[in-house]
Amino acid sequence: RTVAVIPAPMTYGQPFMGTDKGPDLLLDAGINSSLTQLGWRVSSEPEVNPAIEDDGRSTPLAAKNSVRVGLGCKALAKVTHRAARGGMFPLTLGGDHSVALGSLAGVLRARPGTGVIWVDAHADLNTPWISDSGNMHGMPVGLLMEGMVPEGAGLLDVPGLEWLDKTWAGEEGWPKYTPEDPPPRLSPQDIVYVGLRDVDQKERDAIKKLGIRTFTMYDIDKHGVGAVMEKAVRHLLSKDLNRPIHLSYDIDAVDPAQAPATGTAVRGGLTYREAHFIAESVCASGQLGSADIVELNPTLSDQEGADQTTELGFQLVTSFMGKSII
Ligand code: DIR
Ligand code: MN
Ligand code: MN
Ligand code: MN
Repeated sequence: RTVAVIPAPMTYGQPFMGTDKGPDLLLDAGINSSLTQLGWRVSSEPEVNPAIEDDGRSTPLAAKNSVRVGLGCKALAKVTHRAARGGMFPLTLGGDHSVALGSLAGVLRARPGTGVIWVDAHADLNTPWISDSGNMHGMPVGLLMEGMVPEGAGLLDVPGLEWLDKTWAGEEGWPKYTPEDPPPRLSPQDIVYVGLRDVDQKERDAIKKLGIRTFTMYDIDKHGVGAVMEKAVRHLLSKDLNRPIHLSYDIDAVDPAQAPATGTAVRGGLTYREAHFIAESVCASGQLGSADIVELNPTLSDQEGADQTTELGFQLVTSFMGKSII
């Protein structure tokens, strides 16, 4: 099997510079050779350029840097789409979590039946219509989820996101939509959350209204990570045992003691072993077909914390890509 390693150094989805350093840190630590040792053929993709100029279009909606984020995600969607179509495993190295809008849109278009495991302290279910912060790293799930865009509004209203609207005219690498090839979207039953502990009120309302399956830190404390992951994987595979799974792993799911170098750290997170067990059990499902690792920001802690967080992200990738203890 071939893994397409895709550096996506996006930092405009949240207020701090520095998440753009993530891909190079993971690559310089030797992620490609570790993947090779695990038996993968590695296709090392060029960086998906984040330095897209803002074209000056603004919006009254709560969507900061929407052009830079949106067009960066479109470029990434083309790459993951092509990789997934070619039977490869698209592995996106973020970047802030807004990159998942691109990586997942590309994967969903190539493999519409994909189920998603979202490992995060946050639900990332905001939209420009409900976000308090306007930061687009809090929106990748919301923008792809059916039922989250208000009646009478559309993604055409968000500068940079036209390529996700059903009226999109099409271009090289991302053709126009047809009834057989509709815009990439998630249904509420196509995603499970693991590790939540900081969810905005409007996100909570949406989770309840849509009936999205959540496994919060409370559930992990109560039932243990083993039972939680068994239920999480079963929930996705009960619809179709053979569906591919996309894992989107936000490093801020892990406790700040283990992962200090990230932008929106929240206390009370996953332990080192819980974080690894989640990666290992998704791998053990046998259905993992694509993944993201995101939100590493080395500028937000001292050098020791940055090294520790990079090492953790690196090890989590090797765990979900097949490394086993024995
Ligand atoms: C918050 C924080 N819900 C927001 N989201 C974060 O800004 O939408 N996601 N930090 O990773
Ligand atoms: Mn670089
Ligand atoms: Mn996130
Ligand atoms: Mn998060």
